[in-house]
Amino acid sequence: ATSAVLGFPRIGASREVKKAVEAYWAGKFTADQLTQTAADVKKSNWTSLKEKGVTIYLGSGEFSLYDHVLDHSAAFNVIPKRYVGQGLTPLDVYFAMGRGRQADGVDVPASEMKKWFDSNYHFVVPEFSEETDFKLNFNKANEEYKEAQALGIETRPVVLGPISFLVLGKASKDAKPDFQPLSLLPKLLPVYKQLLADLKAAGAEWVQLDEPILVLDKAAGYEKEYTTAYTELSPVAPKILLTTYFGRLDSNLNFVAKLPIAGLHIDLDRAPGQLDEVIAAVKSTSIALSLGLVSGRNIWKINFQAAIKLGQKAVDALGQDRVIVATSSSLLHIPVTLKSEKKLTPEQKDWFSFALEKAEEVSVLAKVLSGSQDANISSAVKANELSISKRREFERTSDDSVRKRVAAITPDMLERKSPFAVRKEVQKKHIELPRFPTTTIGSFPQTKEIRNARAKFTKGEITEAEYEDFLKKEIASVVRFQETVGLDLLVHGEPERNDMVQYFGEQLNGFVFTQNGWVQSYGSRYVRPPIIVSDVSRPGPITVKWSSYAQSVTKSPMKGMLTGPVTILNWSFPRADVSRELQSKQLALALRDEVIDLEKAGIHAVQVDEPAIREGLPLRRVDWDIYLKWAVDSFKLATAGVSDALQTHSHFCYSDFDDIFPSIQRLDADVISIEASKSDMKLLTTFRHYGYSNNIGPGVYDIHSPRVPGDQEIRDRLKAMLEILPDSLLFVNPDCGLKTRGWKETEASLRNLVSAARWARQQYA
Ligand code: THG
Ligand code: ZN
Repeated sequence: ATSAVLGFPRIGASREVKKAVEAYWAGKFTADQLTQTAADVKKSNWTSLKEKGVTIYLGSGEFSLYDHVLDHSAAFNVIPKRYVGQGLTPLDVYFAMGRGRQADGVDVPASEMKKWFDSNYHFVVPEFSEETDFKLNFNKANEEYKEAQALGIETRPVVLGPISFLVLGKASKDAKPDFQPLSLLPKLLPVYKQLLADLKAAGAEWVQLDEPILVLDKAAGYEKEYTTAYTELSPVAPKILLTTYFGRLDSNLNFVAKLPIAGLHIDLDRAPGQLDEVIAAVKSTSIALSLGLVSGRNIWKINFQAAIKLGQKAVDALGQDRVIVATSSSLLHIPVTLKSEKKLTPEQKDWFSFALEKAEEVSVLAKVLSGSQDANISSAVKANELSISKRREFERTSDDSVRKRVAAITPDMLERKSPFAVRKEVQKKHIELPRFPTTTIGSFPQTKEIRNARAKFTKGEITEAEYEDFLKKEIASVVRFQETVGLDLLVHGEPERNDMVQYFGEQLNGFVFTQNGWVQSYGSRYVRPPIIVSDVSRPGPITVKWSSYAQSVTKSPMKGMLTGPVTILNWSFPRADVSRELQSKQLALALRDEVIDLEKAGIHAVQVDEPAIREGLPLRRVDWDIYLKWAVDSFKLATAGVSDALQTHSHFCYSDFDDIFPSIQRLDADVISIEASKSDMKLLTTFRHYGYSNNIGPGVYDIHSPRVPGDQEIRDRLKAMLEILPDSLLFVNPDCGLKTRGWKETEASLRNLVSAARWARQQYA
């Protein structure tokens, strides 16, 4: 058996790529300097993977300065008109598509981003229309293949497959109403042929064609397209390895196994249960099977014994030559290496593998399955057995009080004391808010000063007392700002938080943290997900101090701000030894105590954000109900422990709610706010269809760009919303938190928002 890595983090061990890209944007780096940094990172990735013994299939063409789907669109000339003819270099067109551009008379918004399947990675959505003119602007896979070749390294080029490319895209605004991107397949295939033929001519033995949509229900309808595409491509291409990941093929296997491909990759981390049927389906063909045994999605060390068992099954059925041992998906979703972690204890470090360590696991596993008698290999397997048994021992030291508390959850704990109609009246007396109350989503600009103060505190350059003083001043000034602007329901601004998930992880028992465990979220933005390692509980109040302080400096009502259980879970690396449901409930109980404490401290409203509830949705519809049940229950558990007078809020970022709307209703939050400014019509249609009885604040402007919305523009939006929503339920707020914004546009925008709300109060008196 040979070994392969489907993709590697392209951020650099010390975030070199982020720094270079941002330096280029700031005019401090030339395009050549940027290209050089990229070349250095690629070289370092290839050589370190080779050192780990993954000799056969390292990827090329999967590197990216911003997003690999965006690279692919740019290469295939899928460039929306608004970016063309503006006098920009190809590199600047590329970045403009990713993040928009507002300078030197050019003013174009960014393309839409979407979550990459059920991960926290965002890709830039390709836009297609009847006029899309596919051509190969450049052959990225081939260029990088040759780049590696020049370093003496043989790689397997990685290319997004044609069907996934089209299906992950959307119809552009100028397309006809019933236009389907997939209808472009006949026009697209000749360009793929050219790309693949070039790779073959350059000497590539294999090409990895990623078709992750094959794990979705909807791929069942694309049998014809898959057959046409791969029948056309395979004669001119290197050997095709068709990769699927993040889930199971299910019935799609029926046609996939008949495609003229040389290899098929399946995810055995997410879906180990599919191995038998996949083996059965490919056995009589010549297709090689690539086994995704080493997780590309979690940071836990592999259990060699379990993986060998699965791998051996494939080897027994298909023979050595037809088995490849691989990561389950690209390693893009996990940090680069454990080596740079100095603060984890040796015990903790022994539990984990990051990308480089996973590469080594792939290589060892392949050698074991090849029957290697090498002493290093057998000692690696022994060492792994010991690590796994130590981790199992640790897992047995669970926190009994937490486990008992979860076991004792009763249905009444999930329900507020009275229905919304009753709560609404109680809350009216308790929090005096005008009609069309104005509020924000919670965070205010994270300025350089705030980041500097936090960095100094982390490094020990200022004392805790000095840091707290700084934060209090910051909070007082944010409160004063909101009073001046005339907002109704205030927030403290969250200057104490690095990230809405990492911050809570740091305050709870059961988590550990990395110093350098960065994972790309989108473009040059990264997150450092905390790791859940044991039972979760709250050692003491987390946010009460800050919200109370904020309330103490104003007469206006204050809203407390928490991140919800499902979002903390989805944006952390969860444990693998217990269910996500259990972890979510533990988080919910910890947050429930926090919500209750906030109420006791005199806070009038508490917002529990669940922006990640949608992305946690299983990829297959048959799995939805189970998830939605515990996800919604977790939110309710966190928020239902208070009196009727406490107004609960929640916020959702990504507006694809059509299919989970009944679950949003079931949350029974007193107020929800949603990102609606971009796709408002779609969202309002959803509301019209399902109806909604609680308070709601669809975002009245898009905070993801520095652009200031005019007073009239916000009025128009309110008018449109009021055609569908009752005026007594409407809150007026931006569509997301303001932490990535500057103060200047924040002030101007919020003044217009307040003025539009005042207009509405008169207009709809
Ligand atoms: N936190 C986490 N995941 C998220 C978001 C979040 N996923 C979806 C969405 N929000 C992604 N948005 C962002 C926005 C900003 C940043 C990261 C993700 C960001 N990162 C800093 C950077 O890369 O410079 C790192 C800041 C730091 O911690 O020092 O600004 O809010 N978990
Ligand atoms: Zn948001």
